[in-house]
Amino acid sequence: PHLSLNRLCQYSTAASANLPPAKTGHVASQDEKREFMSLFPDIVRDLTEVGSLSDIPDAQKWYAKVLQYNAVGGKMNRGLAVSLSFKIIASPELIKPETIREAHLLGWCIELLQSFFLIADDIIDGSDMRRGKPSWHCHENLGLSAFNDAILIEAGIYKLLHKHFRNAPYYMDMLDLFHEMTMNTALGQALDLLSCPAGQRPNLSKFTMERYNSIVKYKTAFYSFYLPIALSMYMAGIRNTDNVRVAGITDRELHRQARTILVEMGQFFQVQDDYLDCFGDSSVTGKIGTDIGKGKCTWLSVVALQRASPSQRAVMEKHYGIPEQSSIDTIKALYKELGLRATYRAYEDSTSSMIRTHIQQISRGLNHNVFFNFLDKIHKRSR
Ligand code: DMA
Ligand code: MG
Ligand code: MG
Ligand code: MG
Repeated sequence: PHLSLNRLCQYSTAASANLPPAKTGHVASQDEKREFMSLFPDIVRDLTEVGSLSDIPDAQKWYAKVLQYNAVGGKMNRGLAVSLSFKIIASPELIKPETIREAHLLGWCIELLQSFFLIADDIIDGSDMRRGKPSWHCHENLGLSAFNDAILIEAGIYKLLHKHFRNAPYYMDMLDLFHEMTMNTALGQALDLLSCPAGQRPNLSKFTMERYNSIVKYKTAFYSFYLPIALSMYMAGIRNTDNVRVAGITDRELHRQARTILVEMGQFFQVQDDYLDCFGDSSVTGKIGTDIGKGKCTWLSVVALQRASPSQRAVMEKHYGIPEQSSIDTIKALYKELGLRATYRAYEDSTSSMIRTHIQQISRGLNHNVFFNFLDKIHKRSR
C-alpha cells in the first residue's frame, strides 16, 4: 500500500510510557561510552552555531532539536567502533587525546548516517517506534516532513568532516568512503523494497538465500561494519598482526580483507535484527516489528520457505505481507511450527564460530582483535 499521511502513524506516545527503559547489552565499556557521549554537545554546536545559521534562528533551533531526538539513544556500537579499532591498529605515538577525539568525531559522523537512514527507514517500513520512543515521523505528528530532517542530518556529516578533517591527508578517502557507503545502503534499501513492492503481494519466488544475502550486505553490512573500521584504518595507517607497519593508509588488499570479514559480520547482524523483529522483546529492542506485515524478505521468511511443505507454503502465500494481526499471528505460528527459533539459535552459534575461524585465517592482515571486539559485541545480542 502507498504511503499516505493519515496512515503514517498508528503509534501513540502514550504506549511508550509503559515501556521500561531499554536495557544495555554487553557493549563498549561505560567509560568509553561516556567519553564518546561527552562529545555530542560539541557536535550539536558545530552543526548549529556556525556563523551562517545565526541569521535563521528558527532553523538553527529546529536542527538542534532534530539532532537531540534522533542521534542519541541507540547502542552506539558503530560510533564507538572507530576509536576502539583505532586504539588497536594505530602506532602508539599516534594514540593521544587529539586523535582519539578525531576518531570519536568520525564515530559521530557514522551515528549521523545511521540516524539519517533510520528516519527514512521508519517512514518507509511504517515503524512507529524506535529506541523506545515514537519514531521521528510519529513525533508530534511530523509525518513526511520528518524526511527533510533526515536530509538535514545527512548534510551534517559533510559539515563535520569539512570542519575537522579538510586538511587531513585522508580527507578525500573519507569523503569517497561516506559517499560509497551511502550509495550501497540506499541500493540495499531499494532491493529490500523491491521484494515487497507497494500495492502488490510479495513475490515469494524471489525469497532466496542468495537474494537475502545481497539485500543485507548492501543495506546493513557496509555502513554498519566496514565503514567504522575503514575510517580507523585511514586514520591509523596499517600495521599487520606482528604490529609492523606494512602499508600506506589506503592499502587495497588490507581493505579488501577487512571488508570481506566485516560484510560477513554485518550479514550475521541483520539476521539477528530480522529474528528480533519477530521474536524479540520490544521493551529491550525499543522497536515494534513490522517485517511480516510488510512482506519483507527476511532471514526467517527465506528459511521458512526452504522448509515449508506445499500446504505450509500456501499459508505463506496467503498470509505473508498482510498487515492484519490475525495474519501476522498465523505466520508467527508457522515459524514456530517449522522450528525456526531453534534453527536460529543453531545458526547464531555456527555463524559466530565460522566468522571466528575466518578471522583467524587472516595471516598477514590487521590485528584480529579489531574483528573479535566487534563480534563479541553482537554475539547473542537481544537488542
Ligand atoms: C535496516 O533494515 C537497514 C537500514 C539501512 C536502516 P531494517 O528495516 O530491518 O531496520 P530496523 O529493524 O531497525 O527498522
Ligand atoms: Mg525498518
Ligand atoms: Mg527497512
Ligand atoms: Mg529490522
